[in-house]
Amino acid sequence: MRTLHDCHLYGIIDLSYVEIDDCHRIAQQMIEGGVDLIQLRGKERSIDELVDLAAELHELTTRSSTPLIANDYAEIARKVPVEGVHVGQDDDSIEVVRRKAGRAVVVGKSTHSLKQARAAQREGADYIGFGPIFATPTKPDYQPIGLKDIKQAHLAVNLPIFCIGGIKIDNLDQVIRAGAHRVAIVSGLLKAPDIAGYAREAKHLLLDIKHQTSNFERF
Ligand code: 3NM
Repeated sequence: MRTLHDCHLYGIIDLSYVEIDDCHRIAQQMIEGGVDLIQLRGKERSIDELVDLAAELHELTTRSSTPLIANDYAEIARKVPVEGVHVGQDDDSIEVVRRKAGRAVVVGKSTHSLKQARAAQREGADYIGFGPIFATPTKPDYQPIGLKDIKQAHLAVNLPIFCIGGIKIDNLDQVIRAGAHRVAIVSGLLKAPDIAGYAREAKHLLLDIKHQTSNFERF
């Protein structure tokens, strides 16, 4: 299985954008385009529905060593061999997630400030999301934090950091120049007419910068 260290492009399959029946094709497209890590996010769905879909997707993701992360519910990790669970500030603590999962899983946490980023590291997160960088319809109630803290976050936290929120091909270069090594993209990927092509382009930009900065990168 690919380690977090080797993950730069995080694709999130959000069921508010796509039909359940289309998820298999979308995951396939993401993998084909070089998405390194996939999350299943279904805020309006029952845990049972998410468990069934996660089980189906996991058969696919595992073939390409792509970690599959369940959003919000550690219960999913108890029933399906997904590689991880992602939680937000108002969800279960990381300790509770690990206990509920009942086995070793990757645990990621959403953070929206430098303070929350440091706290997530202290709490034992394996990676963090950092954002929303830009305003986004996917999380409309959150105030964007902009580009200014990205470099600082990489100094403050010794974990893989996925910048998130309103990131598209058109602004990815700006995000990378502001210090990002990793990003998570939801609507940009899901609405792309060619998901694999979109992912390929994003990955290319991310890896390009990685080569330029690899001597300095700790993660
Ligand atoms: N978490 P899009 S922003 C799911 O800041 C999510 O923690 C965020 O969607 C955070 O790529 C976000 O469509 C939405 O803007 C990202």
